[in-house]
Amino acid sequence: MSKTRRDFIKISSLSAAGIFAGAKYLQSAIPGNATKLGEIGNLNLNRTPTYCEVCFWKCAGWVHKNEDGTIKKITGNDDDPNCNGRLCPRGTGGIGMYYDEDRLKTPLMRVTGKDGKQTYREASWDEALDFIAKRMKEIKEKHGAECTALLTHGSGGHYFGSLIKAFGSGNVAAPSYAQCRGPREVAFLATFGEGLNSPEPTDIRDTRCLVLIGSHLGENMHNGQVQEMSDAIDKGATIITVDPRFSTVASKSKFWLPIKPATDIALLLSWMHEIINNGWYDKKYIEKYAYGFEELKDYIQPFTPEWAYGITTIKPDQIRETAREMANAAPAVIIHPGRHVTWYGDDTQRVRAMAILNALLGSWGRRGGFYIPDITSVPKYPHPHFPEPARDWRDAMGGKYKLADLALASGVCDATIPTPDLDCHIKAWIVNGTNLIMTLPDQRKTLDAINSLELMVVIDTMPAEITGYADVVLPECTYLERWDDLRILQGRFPTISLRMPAAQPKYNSKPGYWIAKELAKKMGLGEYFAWNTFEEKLDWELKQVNSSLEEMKKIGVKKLTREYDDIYFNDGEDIEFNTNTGKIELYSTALEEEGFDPMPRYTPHQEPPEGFYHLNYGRAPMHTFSRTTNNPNLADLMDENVVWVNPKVAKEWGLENGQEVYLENQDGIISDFKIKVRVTERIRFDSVYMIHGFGHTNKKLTRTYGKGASDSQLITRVLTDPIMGGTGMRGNFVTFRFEKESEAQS
Ligand code: MGD
Ligand code: SF4
Repeated sequence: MSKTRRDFIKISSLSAAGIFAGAKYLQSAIPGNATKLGEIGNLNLNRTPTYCEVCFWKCAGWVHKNEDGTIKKITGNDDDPNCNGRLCPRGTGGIGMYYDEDRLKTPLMRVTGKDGKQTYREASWDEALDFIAKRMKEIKEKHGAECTALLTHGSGGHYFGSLIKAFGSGNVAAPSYAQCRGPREVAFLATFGEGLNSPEPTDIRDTRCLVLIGSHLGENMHNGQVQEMSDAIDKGATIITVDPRFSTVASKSKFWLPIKPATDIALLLSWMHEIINNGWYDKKYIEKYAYGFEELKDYIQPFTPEWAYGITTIKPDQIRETAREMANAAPAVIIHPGRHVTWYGDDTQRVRAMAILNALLGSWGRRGGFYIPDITSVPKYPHPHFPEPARDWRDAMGGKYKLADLALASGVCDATIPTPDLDCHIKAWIVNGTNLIMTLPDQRKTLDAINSLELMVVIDTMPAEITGYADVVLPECTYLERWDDLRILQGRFPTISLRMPAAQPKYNSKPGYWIAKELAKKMGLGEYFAWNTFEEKLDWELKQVNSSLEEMKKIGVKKLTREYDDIYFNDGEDIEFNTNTGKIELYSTALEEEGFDPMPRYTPHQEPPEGFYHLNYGRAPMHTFSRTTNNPNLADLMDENVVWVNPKVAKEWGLENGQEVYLENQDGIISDFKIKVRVTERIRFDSVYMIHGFGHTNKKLTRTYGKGASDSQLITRVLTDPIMGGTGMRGNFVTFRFEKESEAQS
């Protein structure tokens, strides 16, 4: 009898639990030629394996070296399904992170007040770590360990996560959830009983129709996905792009639907209307697997294409034609769930509508739709159980966001700002690899939270804006100079890959694992980091999955066998989904139980005031968030952002291409710096568009300081998703300003 999806879920969790329960805290044998902790061993290899840290697609590659041991170039690993041997422009430019002369060079301790001005003195590692350990212990005694938090993005989260959990806090949050993909995880969990994770299991290479709703693959360069999309286009797949902006992928699409911002749910409902009422849905699939079809059918009756036209500005015949196109391709069709989906606060419901549409077309678990991903569990080097924290950030939320399956970075921020009715506020943050000033919306709130802290430690490679507010700044070496935990990824096959140092850490920087272990020792938590060298830890873990450090140094990436045999559902197979009803829930019982709409509802959003435009933002293929704009190689490709303005709007304002303007938002916030105008038909008349991550205010980022404007600064109106607490950022409007008051007076 074949295993069901439910079996698979049980088996995966059982095997992981079994391994951990059986593993005692132990110290295993140390491999022969171990190196001193924090240093690296023999670097005679002319190419060393790595996986990229420039974005979180984590392509595996090789670092090639010059004869003198310096780094020459980075190339992709042919055996890696995430990149198939080809890195994207950012990945190739990762080398610039290593050579950037603006890097943090040594530990720094604050000299003056918390003013963002980066006034520090240099300190030794010993002094800086002693200070942190002492302050953390004081905070624990005064407030409890649960009043501390880790905000993190990237590999270091493993080590600092273990540190803070060992200390007694469960507050570990990454912006990649509540500021990015959280709503889609909750929406897919509510519908199919499973989230999507990364890389998302979209079977793009075999799809016949890919629908991209505000997800600009190609600009948002997630390598393997983009390669698959290009192959699918070559094989004749249809692309339907729904975007107020003519994005790069819109230019490759059979249909571009330039939707009015904030109205996507209306379009999705009318597509359901067409697909159900014309009988284009997958009847057998829905009958066997779905719950709530009749309710959905009744519910969508008012949502005709004519109704949607009035809201979305997309013509009814285009809605009908695109619905037909999807149905013709089904089940090899993907309504792509997107990645950064925190837009208007009704985001879980919007992605729910996308999930339902996928279900109606029968694409979940089907070739060319969504495949069934497999992930392997690699046992972790043993450590004692973490203590149970007394409370966490949720206690400050008044019972909200119960459906959030991960911690919210914005929730930690909220729980840090004192209120009269809460006895434990968060008093200390460890911030690793996340530039919160440019990452969390509403900078005033982030600064309020920071000003309420008794301690903030920032671990970064660069003097990012966030380092300006830290009490202690710890310089991490770049990913090219360090060991890191194994990359363990889901996919058509699960894979593991190795990152090893290709060069000694520059300056006085150190790897994250070293910083965490040294801090742990000073905080009396050394037993949680019981390995002597990182190589020893990796080798122990690799041996649990029949590999070894020696093997991985040679191959870099290893495919493991699937735990669950089938990559797609078999025809007519019995499947129990991990939802309350055991079915794909078109009608969500989980959302209903929590008092939310069980089926997605369209609610109108605020229109821009007179003379203002929707602030739309996105990505460029050569940059990732704010982390790459100072990178010399990538700044060469793009060193500032521009604001896209429709010709009609440009005419009204008398704007010309290349003219520099300030942007001012609906709350009177004016961009710190001017931004150049690009007049283009590629954006609707009610919106402007800019690339996220520019407009840096820290002068120590010499290459990127003052270049372009920051979308983050202008995002002060946050539309919070009531279901999971995601911070919707697209409800802001901007207008143009030619000078600031201070300039007018001078
Ligand atoms: P960055 O701004 O790039 O992104 O949020 P973040 O991950 O905070 O900041 C990353 C920081 O990590 C930089 O300071 C960089 O120097 C540092 N860093 C890089 N490599 C390393 C390393 O190896 N070790 C350490 N310790 N530090 C390192 C991203 C988040 O932002 C996400 S996931 C999304 S999807 C959202 N996108 C988004 C948006 O599009 N617009 C706006 N306005 N806000 C957004 N916020 C969210
Ligand atoms: Fe690196 Fe590009 Fe892959 Fe992201 S997509 S991990 S930046 S090579």
